[in-house]
Parts: sequence; C-alpha cells; structure tokens
Amino acid sequence: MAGNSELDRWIEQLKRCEPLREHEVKVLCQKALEVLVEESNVQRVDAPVTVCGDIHGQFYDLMELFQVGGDCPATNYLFMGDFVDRGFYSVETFLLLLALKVRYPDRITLIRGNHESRQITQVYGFYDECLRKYGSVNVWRYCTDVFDYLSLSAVIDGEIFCVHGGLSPTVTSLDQIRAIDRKQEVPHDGAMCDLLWSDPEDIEGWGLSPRGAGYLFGGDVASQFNQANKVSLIARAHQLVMDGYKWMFHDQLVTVWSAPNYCYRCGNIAAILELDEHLNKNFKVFEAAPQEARGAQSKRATPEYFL
Ligand SMILES: [Mn+2]
Repeated sequence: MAGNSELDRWIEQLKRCEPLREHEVKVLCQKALEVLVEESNVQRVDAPVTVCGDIHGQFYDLMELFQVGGDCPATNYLFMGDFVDRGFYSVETFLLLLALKVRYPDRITLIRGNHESRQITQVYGFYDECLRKYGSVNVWRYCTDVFDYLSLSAVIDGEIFCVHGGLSPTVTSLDQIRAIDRKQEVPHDGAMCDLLWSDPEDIEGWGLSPRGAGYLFGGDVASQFNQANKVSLIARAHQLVMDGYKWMFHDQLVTVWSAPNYCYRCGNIAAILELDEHLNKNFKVFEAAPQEARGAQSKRATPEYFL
C-alpha cells in the first residue's frame, strides 16, 4: 500500500512530468477510490481555498498555475474538473492531482468534469495517450474507474456553489444533488449529466444546449437557485473565456478557466480564483508556461485529435 514517503516520491516524479509505472498507477488509483468514496456529492470545503477551472492535460501550464497560486498543500485547491483530454499530458496531469489528493485529502478537492468519462476520453485524447505511453489501456481503466468516484460539486463555507458545468432543470436544491448515485459513467441526460454539461446564457429560463448534452440556463434560474440554497455565487468552469474568468448575472455566477492558450493555440489567458478566509475574492491570471519549460513537447507533431 502507498505510504506517505512513497506518495511523496511519486509526487516529485510526476512534477518532473515523468509518468508512474502501471502497477504504481494501480495502487494510487485504489487508494484514491478509498479517499473519494467518503466524499459527498456536494463536498464541503473551507476557505481559504483557490478555485481552478479546466486544465485539459496542459501539464506545464499546471506547473505555471502552482507557481502563481502556490504549492499544494501550502495553498488549498479546488479543481472543477476537465483534468484530461486535448493537451499532451493528461496522464501526468491527472496522476499528479490524484497523488496530491491521496497525500493531502483535506487540502485539495477534485470534482468531476464532463471529460472525466469513458466515452469522451476515447474521442478527445486520454485513451490514446494511455495506450501510447503504456502500450495497453490498463491505466485508462484504472483512471476511468476513479472518475466514477469524483464528487459532483462543492460548497465553500456554505456560500459558494462550485460545479463543472452548471445547473439542471431537475435540481432545485443541494439535497437533490446529494441524493444522486454518482458512482457511474456520466449519463447522457438527467441531473448528473446536466451538472457536468450545462452552460449559463443570457436568456430567460432554460434553453437547449448546442453541445447536445446539458442545458442553457438564464440569470433568473441562477438567481432562484442561489436564493433557494442560500448561496451567493455559482463558480463553474467548462467554457473557454479569453480573460480567464467572466462574471455573469449581476455577479451571481463566475466562469473560471485555467488552461492558458487552450489547445496550445487559442491565445487566451488563464485564471484562478483565490478566496481568503473571509471569502474575499482575488483573481490571479497567468499565461502559458514559456517554451523552454516544456521539454520536448514543442517538437512534437500536432496529434490528430486536435484537428
Ligand atoms: Mn467541460
């Protein structure tokens, strides 16, 4: 079983962007299941904490994030999903965050994004990356089994509701989220799907999502949800925003995006949201890690799934 010294060694190795061996991944994932199974679908998190959006396998930009925001566990973190797919280093990115979770379970919270799914990762890169780096899909299987145990949302100090995508027409209360049986592949519809897929939009009520999953929801919906659940803010990720963060609905919702120059070509900056012990908000923005910090990545051909 993984003790702290072994975990510390794995964390140091992963910080160098060196993946673990397959049998080590198996042990780490087993340990992660034991930690995650104890968490609620609406995980309680205490401030101070730094809230982060999509990472998408951009390992060197995650290192930049820790440079800007501070190392875990000195800084507490809440990552709002989409750790994998699109970038070159989904394996190293997810395993590092998972190793930190197992080592410091009360210092880092990981909630599930729509890419933490067997179906989506077979299309957008993580499956192929595991196969290429390990020569089998065992690591993909271990990781996707962990995805099923990731929490669906969090509430910081009872005040800030955090979720990857957004709201669901079938969810009016946090208790309805708590009642979901989350330990499954992301369904194609229903409350769990919507929490991971929905987007805010300047409409009234609900709209159909162009993504083909989840819904669009308006400011009136967000306002009702916040009042009913006595929260002041919805923090979510899931949508690229060029400035790294974007307020909507009279500051009742904020999108946080933490993958700078998304897909190594979008030209956006990234942000993290620092909350102090009084929930004062401070956004820190950052750009992509410099080329010289990226090892051999720049010399690689663009994978097909980018095109
Ligand atoms: Mn997403």
